[in-house]
Amino acid sequence: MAEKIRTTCFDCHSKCGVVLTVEGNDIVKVEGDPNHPVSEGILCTKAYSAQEIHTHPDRLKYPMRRIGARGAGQWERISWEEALDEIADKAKELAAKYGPYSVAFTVGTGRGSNHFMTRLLNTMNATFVGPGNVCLAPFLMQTQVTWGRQFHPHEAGDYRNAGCIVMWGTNPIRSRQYTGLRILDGKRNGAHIVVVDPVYRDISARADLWVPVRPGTDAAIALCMTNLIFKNEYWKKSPEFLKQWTNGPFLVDESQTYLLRRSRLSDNGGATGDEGISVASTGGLGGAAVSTSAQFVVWDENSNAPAYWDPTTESWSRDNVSPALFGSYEIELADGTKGVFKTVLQQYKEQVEPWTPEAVSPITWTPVETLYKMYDLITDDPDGKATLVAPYLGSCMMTTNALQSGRAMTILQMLLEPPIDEPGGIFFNTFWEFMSDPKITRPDLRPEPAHYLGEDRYPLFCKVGNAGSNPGEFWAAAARGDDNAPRMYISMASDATGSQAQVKNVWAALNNPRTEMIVSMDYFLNPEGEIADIVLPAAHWSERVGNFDEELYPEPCPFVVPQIAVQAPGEAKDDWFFLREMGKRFNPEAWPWESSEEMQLWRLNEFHQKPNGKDPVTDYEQAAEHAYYVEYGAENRKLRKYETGAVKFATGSKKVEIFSEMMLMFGYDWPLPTFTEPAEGPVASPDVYETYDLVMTTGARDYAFYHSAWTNIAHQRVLEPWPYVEINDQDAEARGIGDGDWLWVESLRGRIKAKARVHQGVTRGCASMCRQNYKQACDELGLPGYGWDGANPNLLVDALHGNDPGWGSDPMRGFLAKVYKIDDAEQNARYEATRLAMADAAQTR
Ligand SMILES: Nc1nc2c(c(=O)[nH]1)N[C@H]1C(S)=C(S)[C@@H](COP(=O)(O)OP(=O)(O)OC[C@H]3O[C@@H](n4cnc5c(=O)[nH]c(N)nc54)[C@H](O)[C@@H]3O)O[C@H]1N2
Ligand SMILES: Nc1nc2c(c(=O)[nH]1)N[C@H]1C(S)=C(S)[C@@H](COP(=O)(O)OP(=O)(O)OC[C@H]3O[C@@H](n4cnc5c(=O)[nH]c(N)nc54)[C@H](O)[C@@H]3O)O[C@H]1N2
Ligand code: SF4
Ligand SMILES: [Mo]
Repeated sequence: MAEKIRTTCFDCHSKCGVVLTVEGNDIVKVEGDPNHPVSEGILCTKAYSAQEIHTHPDRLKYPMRRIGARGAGQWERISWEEALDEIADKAKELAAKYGPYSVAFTVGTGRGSNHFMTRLLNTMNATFVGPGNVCLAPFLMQTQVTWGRQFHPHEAGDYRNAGCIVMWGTNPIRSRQYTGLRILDGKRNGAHIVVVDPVYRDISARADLWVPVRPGTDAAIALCMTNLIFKNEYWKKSPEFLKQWTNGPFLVDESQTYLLRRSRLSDNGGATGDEGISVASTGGLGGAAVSTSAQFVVWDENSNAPAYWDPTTESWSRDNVSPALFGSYEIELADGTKGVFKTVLQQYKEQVEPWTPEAVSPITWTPVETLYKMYDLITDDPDGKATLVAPYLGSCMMTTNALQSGRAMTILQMLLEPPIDEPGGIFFNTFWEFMSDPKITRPDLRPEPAHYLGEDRYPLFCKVGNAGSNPGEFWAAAARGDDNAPRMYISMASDATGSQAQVKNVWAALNNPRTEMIVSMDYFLNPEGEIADIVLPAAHWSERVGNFDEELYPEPCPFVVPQIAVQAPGEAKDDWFFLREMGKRFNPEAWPWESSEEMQLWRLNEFHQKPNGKDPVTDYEQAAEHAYYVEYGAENRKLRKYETGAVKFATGSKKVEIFSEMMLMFGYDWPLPTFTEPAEGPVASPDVYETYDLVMTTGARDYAFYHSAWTNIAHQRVLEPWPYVEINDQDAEARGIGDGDWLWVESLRGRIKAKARVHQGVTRGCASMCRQNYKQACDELGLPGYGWDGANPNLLVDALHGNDPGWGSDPMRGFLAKVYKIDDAEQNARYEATRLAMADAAQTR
């Protein structure tokens, strides 16, 4: 008899609500759940593959142990108990012998288990490496540095009520489906849409303006827009937020890199001068406690005299202060001399003056008139509605200039004056507070704060962000076999052989003879699994609860309780089972739960019910029936929380910091946003550009795939059967390349295969490859797989040079490559001659 079961798709982070119709153990129908508060009944193509994935013949069904040589494909079936004991024993043995560096989790984007996984890392005192240097966290960190709060742009913007939406290097039509749909609703409601992207894609076709850009140079456009805003005094629309809630009016000292302190003035009020900013990681991903005892100086227009802001008391030195936003002011210093000091905004205004459209166009390869048009659209507010800037992966996460680009966009957003923490503008994302709450991640379980490889080079990432080891440094050390590199790798819901830059180092590390154990938990054997010692079968979303601990939803931000629809094949288990059972083997008290249902209810009660004074929910079936708990959104949402003090701007100054001394402390040379050329590019490395003559960007999302997953699923693979590289039609013609030709795509690091996709929508001189690496074959369609290295764009990407200075983002978007036909004998010979030397260099650099 058919039964309808309500659950949640987790084939991407959108987590759409699904109703599955089930007969026996088969899924016979997949429908969107119209009652889901966010996805509202919409699903994408991936959800409809649920039955194909559920019954796929290649699904891993039982825990298996390697019996032959590494990678020889010989396995024996073992029980979960045996597998878990063996993994725990090995981890304990290695940690005792070599210390906590020796056991590493390789973490992917996270498939609903990030925060319990952090708890396990803390429980085991293990180390980890993942894509945090390029995904999400660089954005969070620059919003943390600037706002003292973390924002996720896809969730923060009230797009349906916007006047203009700038999709800046993001394409939520593909990447965050419901956000894409909300943006299209915004358009229907009259919003202008501007898309900044080197490639004209689906979202551009719906836009009022496509702004082509050379990959990696977006900050120059942001500085250009900022310049035009200052020049046209657009900020005057409503300066109150800037005056009262940002450090825009603070005075800057002579160095131009530090803010003026009251202690230096004749009117020093007894301030001591010991007034740096102190920053301490709070132990969770991206969390940092920032404080200072300094008093900062503004020019008060009401009294025509300096006034002081004290962050410790969060108050002005007198009532009724109206700080000047622009200008220079003469002030008497303690030594009797006088100094003239600019406001932060005055300094920024002067700094961006050279960034005119005429100056920026040759840098970004954007036509001058397009830049002016962009300015017109972002400052034309139909019906007084706000302009929302949504920057993401493409524009400010994966370049030499990632955090400064992000800050330029964040501050631009502020100058465009959207309503803050209220409808029609930007909502504070409440979920961050309970997502990375120490109650779930438990940093206290670690005997001492974790140490990560690359700490010295990337302090903001490793120490402040607590975001793990820098991947480039980590994999290079592991490939070389350094003493402090791991001997054991545990990979759950991640595939480092596809996701990490300079991926040859990943492969070399895993295959290094000193690697004693590799564990892989996945639905299918992935390339890492193929060389693993123990392989564990994972349950798909239709087969599990225990998921979705990343709330990460936009308004109204529900907490979701899914149901199991069908039984997983064989002994496949949900990821929370693995985390829990592993945790128990190290510290049973920290892992008191007996099932994933219990874990889910604990989370519901601890973070949603109890804080709201509601009775705990104890019956899982009842909770699953209820399905969606909206405790912080919709009519429960409290607005403008910063005005009541319920939410703080947790920067040193307790103001939004347009001028950031914290940036200076952690690897950046300037407290205001700046532009840096991509380290490998036509300007920074003209010698390389002579041979590698295209500016490459990698990793744009495709509808059909989630990262490297699903090239084996016929429903998905049929949409994009072959690896492809997009190039401009004139560039193709100049190279004698036709649409559909098989090409080598080559960089200084290596080369891969892809079919040419030739069109006018690629910025001339640029090329783009999507994220999926076609690692798995699709037998049903008779389409090949290319393993870890055949069509993997990360073979092309550098991880050791040209990273963002303090955060260490890899330059995945914006490096040099060339393309040529696979039968081009001359190019092939040249490649072969240098291939081995390049491979060696890549590993040892
Ligand atoms: N060049 C380039 N590289 C990039 C990017 C880019 O834009 N350009 N993007 C980067 C970003 S932002 C990210 S987040 C990373 C992502 O990188 P990863 O998260 O490592 O992505 P995948 O390669 O899909 O690896 C995930 C593996 O887990 C399996 N899997 C899927 N769901 C589950 C599950 O629920 N449980 C278990 N146990 N297994 C599951 C899949 O089958 C797959 O083999 O890639 C990064 N790499
Ligand atoms: N279907 C699907 N959805 C996904 C994922 C997936 O693999 N598949 N991955 C998920 C993850 S982990 C993440 S982090 C998000 C990412 O989400 P998004 O940031 O929205 O997605 P991307 O497609 O990676 O990048 C958006 C656009 O950036 C453009 N771009 C490339 N280089 C540049 C540049 O230098 N400047 C500018 N301005 N644009 C550039 C690309 O052409 C692309 O169209 O997607 C998530 N959603
Ligand atoms: S894969 Fe599609 S249906 Fe599933 S959560 Fe993502 S957008 Fe929604
Ligand atoms: Mo990501």
